[in-house]
Amino acid sequence: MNSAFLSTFFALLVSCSIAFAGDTTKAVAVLHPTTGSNVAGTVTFTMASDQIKVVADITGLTPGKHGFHIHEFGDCSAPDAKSAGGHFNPTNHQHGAPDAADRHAGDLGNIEADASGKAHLELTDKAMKLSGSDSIVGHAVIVHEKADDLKTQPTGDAGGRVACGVIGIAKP
Ligand SMILES: [Cu+2]
Repeated sequence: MNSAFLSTFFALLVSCSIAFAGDTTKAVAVLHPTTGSNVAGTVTFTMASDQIKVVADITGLTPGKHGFHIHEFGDCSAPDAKSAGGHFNPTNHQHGAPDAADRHAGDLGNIEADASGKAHLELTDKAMKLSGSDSIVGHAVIVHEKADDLKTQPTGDAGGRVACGVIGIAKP
């Protein structure tokens, strides 16, 4: 190997590490109840190689399934959280299940509450990103009144919004 090749190689290495140094590796959303709801909780998003691990703990739900999505705007200011807009869908897909090829980036399916109204969810996801133009940071997590049927366009027929939280950058 000649020295010109080596110096080019190291210059590339340095520029790569600079490009990745600022990438977000963990994000968090603290969910607050909408008007008339008691639903609250925390959702974390952590990078694990090429996937995002999602961990959610939510309380105050009615027992059963509830639609669980990332919505377009990081704005929970409206009493019914409609200010968060529709599903986060930067790649213009149809609504679907989290494991479907055709789905919104924000389609996380359902969370299921037990008889005491508590839900715990852990999943890994390849469609969401924590960095770049399609990053979920700055958007919002919404929990719905009803189950997402994973097929009705574009909402999954999940009804009203019972909790909303803006996704922010967390300490790694
Ligand atoms: Cu939703």
